[in-house]
Amino acid sequence: MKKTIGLLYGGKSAEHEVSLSTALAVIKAIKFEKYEVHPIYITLDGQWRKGPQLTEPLESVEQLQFDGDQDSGANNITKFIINENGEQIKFDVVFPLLHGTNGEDGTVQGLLEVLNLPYVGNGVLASAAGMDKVVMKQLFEIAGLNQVPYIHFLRNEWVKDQTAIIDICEEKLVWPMFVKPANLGSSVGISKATNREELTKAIQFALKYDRKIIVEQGVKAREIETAVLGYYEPKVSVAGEIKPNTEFYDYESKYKDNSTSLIIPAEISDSVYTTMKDMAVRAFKILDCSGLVRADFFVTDEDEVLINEINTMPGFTPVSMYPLLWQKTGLSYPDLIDTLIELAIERFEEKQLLQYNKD
Ligand code: G1L
Repeated sequence: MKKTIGLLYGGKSAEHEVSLSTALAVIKAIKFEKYEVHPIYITLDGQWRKGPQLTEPLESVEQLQFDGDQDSGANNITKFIINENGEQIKFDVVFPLLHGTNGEDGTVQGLLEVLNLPYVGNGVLASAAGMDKVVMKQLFEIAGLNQVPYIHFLRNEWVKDQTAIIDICEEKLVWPMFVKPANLGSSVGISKATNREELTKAIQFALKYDRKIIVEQGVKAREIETAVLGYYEPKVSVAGEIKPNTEFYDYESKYKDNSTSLIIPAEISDSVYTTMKDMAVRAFKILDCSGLVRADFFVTDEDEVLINEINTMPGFTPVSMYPLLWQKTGLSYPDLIDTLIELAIERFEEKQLLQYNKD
């Protein structure tokens, strides 16, 4: 029996286009001899549109952007689990290939939990924690993971006493500093500051994107990443290096330019790689991750390894770091998709065994 796979993509998000190309990449690679694929497109304004069941790959993202029908009733989310005959589709697994409505993650995962549908990747807790840089760093701290010094504050504290906050930054951190909104997946709202004046501007800029701000100490280091895959005993891929050609890895270079090159495997010592693997697994576990995570590190000239962040919804086309790392480790993109589906089913079945009431 073929498994029924739902692909959820698009969404009311800045990463709408990225999500579309990711869905297309999965459709092109998924093994149609094993799976029936049901595409579900969420438009930029939030309408849910179920496409026809696919039995073979599609060619372009345009084919993924279905027209709305008259009776669609915008935002009728339950429609996506109902077929043409009004029967409920029994999805074996859903791929949530998108961020939550307003960039806050865990929301789509929460919907799938409520619908009691198995889904690929991280659950509500890991997805939400992974979207908040401050929460993530606090958890890393508890796990004893080495990371860059940082401070954080909320808008109201800034409004109350700007000087006090700048003073704390200067006291606790060394220039240059990087200012970031706490809650964004991509790199919007980020800037570098080398003095108090720039810091003030950078904070005002970041506050456009979030009410919670993080200021990190700059570190002169290489950016090395690993891919983690699994559940209770997650496996770690070979490492890859990101070589940015712009001053820092910003939104443009992340998604639009070809101004970064990926070097896989990264040229690092065995001991750096061993440390990184151990840190990646500890990060995966402290955030209660499942399925997959990309773990991003800084490695200094002195071979100090610091964890930067983990990404619970990494770039996922065949030319993205995460799938490329697994390919170099010996797991092809179609096989990676298989493994993620198996992991989703494993977690779902385990959950079904849990008791929810008292004896
Ligand atoms: F389903 C997976 F495998 F868990 C999964 C889900 C989402 C992998 C990668 C992603 N990534 C994205 O959805 C995105 C990078 C396109 C964000 Cl919009």
